[in-house]
Amino acid sequence: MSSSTTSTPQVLSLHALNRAALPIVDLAAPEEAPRILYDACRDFGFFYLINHGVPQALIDDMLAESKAFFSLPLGEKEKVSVRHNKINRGYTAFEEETLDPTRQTRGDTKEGFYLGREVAMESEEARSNPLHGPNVWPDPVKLPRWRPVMNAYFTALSSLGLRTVRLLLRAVGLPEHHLDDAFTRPMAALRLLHYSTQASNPSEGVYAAGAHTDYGMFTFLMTDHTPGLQVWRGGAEQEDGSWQAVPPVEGAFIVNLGDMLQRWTNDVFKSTAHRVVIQEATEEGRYSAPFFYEPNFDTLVACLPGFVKKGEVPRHVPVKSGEYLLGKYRHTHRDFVEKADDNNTLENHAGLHTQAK
Ligand SMILES: O=C(O)CCC(=O)C(=O)O
Repeated sequence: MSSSTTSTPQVLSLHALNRAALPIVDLAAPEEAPRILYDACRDFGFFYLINHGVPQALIDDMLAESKAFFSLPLGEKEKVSVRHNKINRGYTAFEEETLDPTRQTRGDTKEGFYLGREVAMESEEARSNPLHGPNVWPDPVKLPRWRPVMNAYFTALSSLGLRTVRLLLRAVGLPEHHLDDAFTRPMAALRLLHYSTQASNPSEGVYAAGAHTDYGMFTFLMTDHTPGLQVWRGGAEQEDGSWQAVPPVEGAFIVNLGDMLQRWTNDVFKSTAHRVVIQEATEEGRYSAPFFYEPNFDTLVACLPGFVKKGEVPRHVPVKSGEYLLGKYRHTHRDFVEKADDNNTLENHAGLHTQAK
């Protein structure tokens, strides 16, 4: 894929949405929203979502608390590293993830923090499903508002996720509750990200985040005002303009589809490649927060009714949602720990959890 870029130097206001790069799905326009959503999913795989009901104050709090965490000394962040548990919760260091190993010479120039749906450690759900269990939390003495703010944001985004799934089902002419059973225990994850201050250098294989598609259903991305996200618009690999900058828009989520939704719709909807390229060095780095809304671990993702013609077979074999995600984590995360060993058990994880309360 080409390394050519365009960037927009500032956040767009809502009034400038007509100039924005992507379709706009307005949840306050219930008549039009399904059609616009359908076209956006088929033609772009990306859209802006406005009037989504998540309070701006909560979004601002989430970004402020994220920044406060990443400003802690490295030793403090490492105390809640993903390396201390086997369910992929907590801190990931700079360059820990390499989203596009074929093109990158170094890992992504970002650090992160994974939060998931809170599942009690002793529960059957945690014991029998990989990636399920309790979150880890930074020291509440240092960051007293962190946990309540992240919990409130996670709850709000989980509701938005289900609402968007139902809207999508209406858009494709299925009953809006058709997939409710697949989202009773969603594998939702909030990933806080902090990109380093350095500029990316695609010709040397240095990316803020390498090109990738997302793995699940929908991703709801919130960013600060620093541009960097680019989406693949097709065409020849070396052609200028094949990567399109997607500027942040005030109060809007940037939403994209993941691979499971593409599989569910027999490739009618697009899980579009995207990446992050920071054009110029920044003073503080860039902050963003993708929220990944994925089906239950044991959901079998198989072609939905209406997406395969009579007499034809679906393009993809059915996959189990959780197994698909595990495969992706194994491939891209250096510090991803799956198997319990003496120093890395669910119980040790719980110790950390308790201590961090
Ligand atoms: O930070 C961004 O703008 C995008 C992040 C992203 O694509 C991801 O984490 O999957």
